[in-house]
Formats: sequence, structure tokens, C-alpha cells
Amino acid sequence: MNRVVSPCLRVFVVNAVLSGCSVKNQQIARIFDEIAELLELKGENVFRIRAYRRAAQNMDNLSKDVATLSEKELTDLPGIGKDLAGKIAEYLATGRIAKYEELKKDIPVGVLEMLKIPGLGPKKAKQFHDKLKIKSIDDLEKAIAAGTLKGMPGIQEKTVENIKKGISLIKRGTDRKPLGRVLPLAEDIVRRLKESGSAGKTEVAGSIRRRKETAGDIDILVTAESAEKVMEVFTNMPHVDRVLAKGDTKSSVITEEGIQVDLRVVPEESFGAALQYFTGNKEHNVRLREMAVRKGLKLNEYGVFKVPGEKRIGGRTEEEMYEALNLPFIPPELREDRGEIDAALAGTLPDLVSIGDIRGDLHVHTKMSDGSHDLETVVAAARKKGYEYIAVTDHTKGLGVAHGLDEKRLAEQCKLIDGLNEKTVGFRVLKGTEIDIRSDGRLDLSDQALSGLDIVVASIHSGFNQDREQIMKRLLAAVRHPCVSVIAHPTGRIIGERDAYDVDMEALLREAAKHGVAMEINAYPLRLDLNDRHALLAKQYGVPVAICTDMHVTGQFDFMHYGVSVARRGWLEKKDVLNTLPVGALLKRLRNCRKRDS
Ligand code: DGT
Ligand code: CA
Ligand code: CA
Ligand code: ZN
Repeated sequence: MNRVVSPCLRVFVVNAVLSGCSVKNQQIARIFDEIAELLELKGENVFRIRAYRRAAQNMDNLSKDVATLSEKELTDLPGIGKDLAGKIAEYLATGRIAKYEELKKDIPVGVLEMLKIPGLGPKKAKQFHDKLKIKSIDDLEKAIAAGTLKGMPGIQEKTVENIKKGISLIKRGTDRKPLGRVLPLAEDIVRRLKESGSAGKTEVAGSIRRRKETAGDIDILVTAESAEKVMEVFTNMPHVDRVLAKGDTKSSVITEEGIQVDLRVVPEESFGAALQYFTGNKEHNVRLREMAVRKGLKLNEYGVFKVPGEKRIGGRTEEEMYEALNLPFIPPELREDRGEIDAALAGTLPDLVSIGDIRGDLHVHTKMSDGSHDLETVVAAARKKGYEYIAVTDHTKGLGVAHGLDEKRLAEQCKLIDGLNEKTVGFRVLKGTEIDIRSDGRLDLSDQALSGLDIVVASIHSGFNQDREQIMKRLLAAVRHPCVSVIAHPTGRIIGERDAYDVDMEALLREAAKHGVAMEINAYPLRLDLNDRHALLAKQYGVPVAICTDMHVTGQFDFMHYGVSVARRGWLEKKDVLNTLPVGALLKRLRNCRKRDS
């Protein structure tokens, strides 16, 4: 499998770190993923490799703690047979899996690390290891510096360039963590603190509360009757690897995953002030404090005070802090000093879209390409989320690794969908496709195949390193194609793994506005693509946005809120987002082939 042209599959590998459900589930998922990689390195049977990948997905998607399942319940899980159930039981009983330890013996950990480098698959990693004795990323960097890679078969200058880029991307990615990793962890910690009975009010603050796409650390604020007790609980949580500091008002720990968590205990009457202060961002706070000074007030993490005499006028709630400055409450996602304070003063703050406004998901995969479930299962999960519709958008034939659909299989799927819609009330499945924009800009299916669809989502899955001119040629060709409704993950970035390809976003949006084509905010937590700034730009250009999960496993429907957060950070309102519309209005707004441009 070529890992670079297969973003959806590739993204799965990191799924294991995105679920906050159970530490055990995550650990087993991670081991299964690594076993799959080790088997791939050894060039073993693809079906076995796929079995481990699927099992990892399913472990990660499990809503229950695996340790609580009986043997029968285990083997009843999709993709878990006797053999894998045995391995899970072995891990639960002994904390290790012999097969995994055995595989690791033959392959240095550093080689496994190298697989995390974008642009470097198992084949090359094995080649470097066998031929050049490269055992780690450090070794690899040295070999690149010494120029020894270039002479190898199949390794061009461009390959080396890409590997170099990949290494720097990984190194950068280690200091800030993706929101999809820190938010579930933060919420898990909040739950533990509350359940212990030692914490009163408990909130996540900092960049996570603002839903920034990456975070430097986790900031948590609590009120407590006994600071000592809550600090005791905090520093003894199972995720804690090291305690950096333990005090009466502040403690800091590092988790096993290397994430710092700060816990602050604050007095009840200052909780709102502290929450406001530690939510930030810093520039937003500086602006507020300047405003306070001009009003003869003092604003800090303890409260808001009248200047002569220091009389407290607020601080118990965050609302009181903003009220003291004659401001309406500013949602945390807007607190980036991007004009939100002026908008608040002018009474023009946007009425931000919220998760409850979302009526359906327009980018969804099934088993017919690289999803995990059949249509019925996907629909049942969507209905359970309270949705009114989904669009099924499987990959197209050019994406062989994802078992993409050709015209014939797409027609079969459409029939299936028609059949399902006929016997369903109160839910509509839209016929769609995620059509591959080929490297020359042509679409991967005939116009005729597209003309019968309700929605065509177009996206790039190859040639990420092309120059701006070629990338734009492809994107603009897709936007101008009369059948295309939405451009999915328009910049192709994967946070901490792959930079965006070279998109001229304003040119893309200008053309999209002209043709009524929407842009996706892909809600997959490592994509978030469009990002918040692009979302704001889309609004300014009058381009509608669709917030979609790109789900491959039903649990990923739950990622929708990440996409909504990006939209909120981009100042989007309900009316800016297509999938807040009821299905009839949606179909009228969506551009598709039945309404050709004149
Ligand atoms: P991060 O952790 O890098 O993702 O970003 P933040 O925004 O969570 O930053 P962090 O954890 O350093 O501090 C949390 C908040 O505390 C920050 O957003 C605003 C506030 N804060 C921190 N240091 C200062 C400071 O020197 N001045 C002011 N006014 N506020 C600060
Ligand atoms: Ca922080
Ligand atoms: Ca902090
Ligand atoms: Zn997709």
C-alpha cells in the first residue's frame, strides 16, 4: 500500500490516539496498528495486515471498556475472531502480547518510528535498514546529510527532499498536540476530578476551550473544598507519567503521551475571572485589560475591581467580567483578537453555528470503498445521531487502495440507495461520490455517471507535491465542472503529518463563489480542512460551507463537533453552513448536474 496516496487509510493508523474512551482500548488499538506495520515491513500477507488494521479501528471505536467484555462478547465484535480475541485476553491478563514482542525483536523500534514520516512507507524503511543499516530517524537524517540515500535504487532527489520535509514536520508536530488528542484527554480528566468528589466547578480553559486546532498543554480550573484532596486525585491519575509540581493552588503533570496538564484551584468568587483569564488568548486579554483601565477598572484573574479602593464588582462568572466592560459574552472560539471585541462593542457579534444546527453529514464512506460498514449500518448510526440525511460518498476507481467504485459499482450502489429510500420514512440517503481529481485535473468518472447523483464531492488524493500552478489547475477544473457540488478537504493537510498542498485559497474561493460550489470543513480531527482562517475567508467570498466528518467507522460521526468548532472559530453562522438546511432546501442549494450552469 502506498501510504502517501491513501490519506483515508493513512489517517486510520493514527485513529488509535484520537479516542478518549478507554485507556486499554487505545493501548490495544495502538499495538494492533503497530503489528500491522511490522507485518507490512516483513512483507507479509495483506489480508492479515488488513485484519489487524480493522481490529485496531474496531477496538478504537468500541464504546465499552474492553476489559469488561466476556470472551463471547469479544468474538462477537466485528473483525475480532478467536485469534485476535485471544490476543486481547492475553494483553488484559499479562499486559503484553507475545506475538508483538516477537515481531519487534527482529525490527528496531527506530525503524517503526521512521514509518511515521510522511512519504516513507515500509518498503523504503526496510530498504534503508537492510542496505544502509539505518535504525532510527536520527540515522536517517545523518544519511541524508551525508548524501548516501540518493544513490539507492528508486530514490530520486525529490524523494530525499520529501523525506527531509517529512522529518521536520514530525519534529514540529511533537511540541503542539492536535485538538483531537488533547480534548478527549482533558474531558477524561475533568470527569475523573468530578467523580472523585474532590472538585466543585471544573472547566477546561486555555487554547482547548477556544478549540484551537493544536494545544501546547491542557489547562484545567477547579473550585474545591480541600485543595489538598483534589491535587492528590490529580497527581495520582492513571495517565500520569511524572509530577512536575504539586502545590496548594497549582499542580502540573506530564502524561504518558508527553502532554503537560496544569491544574489550578481557584476561589469560588474568582472562578469566572480565572476562567476568563486562563482561556485567553493573551492578546484578547490584553485588549480587555486596556479597556478596563480606560473605564477606571482593574481586571485580573481574581476579578474585576473599581480602581480607587479596589472594590470588587465581579468575578464569580465569566459573564460578569464582560458585563463590567459593557460587553456581551464573547464565545471562547472567537477570543483571538481578530476583531471580536470591536464586533462586541458594535453589537455585531455573529450568532455562531452550533452542533445542534447540523441536520446531516455530506461526506460518508461505506464498505463499498474503504469504510468499515454496510449502508444499513451507516444509516442506522446516522439516525441515532438524530440526523435527517446523509450523503454516501465513496471513493472512485482511481483510488485502488481504497477499493474505489467504477461507473458500474456506483450504479449498483445508487440502486441500493433508491431501494433503501423507498422503504424509509423520515430519513433520506443522498446518492453521491467522493470523486478523485486526477493529477491532470480530470475527474475520475464519466459525466454521465455523475449526472444522476444528488451530490458530487471532489477531492485530491495524489500529487500533493505538485507546484501551485498544477494544484490550482486541478482544483479550478473541479470547481468549473458542472456536476461538482463540494470540494472536500481543500488543502489536504494532515496536522503534524503532512503540510497543505500549495493552494491559492482566494483564487479558489473566487471561482467557487462564481459557480455556487461549496467548500468542506472536514471534521476529521487531524484534518480540520478548511481551517478556521479559510472558513472566515469563505464566508467573506460568499462561498457556502459543508461541515462533514468523512466518516469511515460509525464512531467517527462523533467528530462532527470538531468541524463545528472550526466553523465557529471562522465566525460562521447557521446560514453559512449547507448541512444545517432541511433536505429539500439543501438539494435546491447544492449545485449538481441536473442544474447545469448556463
Ligand atoms: P497553548 O497552551 O500554547 O496552546 O495556548 P494557551 O492559550 O492555552 O496558552 P497558555 O497555556 O500559555 O496560557 C493559558 C492562558 O493564560 C492564555 O491563553 C492567556 C493566559 N495567559 C498566560 N500567560 C499570560 C500572560 O503573560 N499575560 C496574559 N495577559 N495572559 C496570559
Ligand atoms: Ca494551554
Ligand atoms: Ca498552561
Ligand atoms: Zn472521504
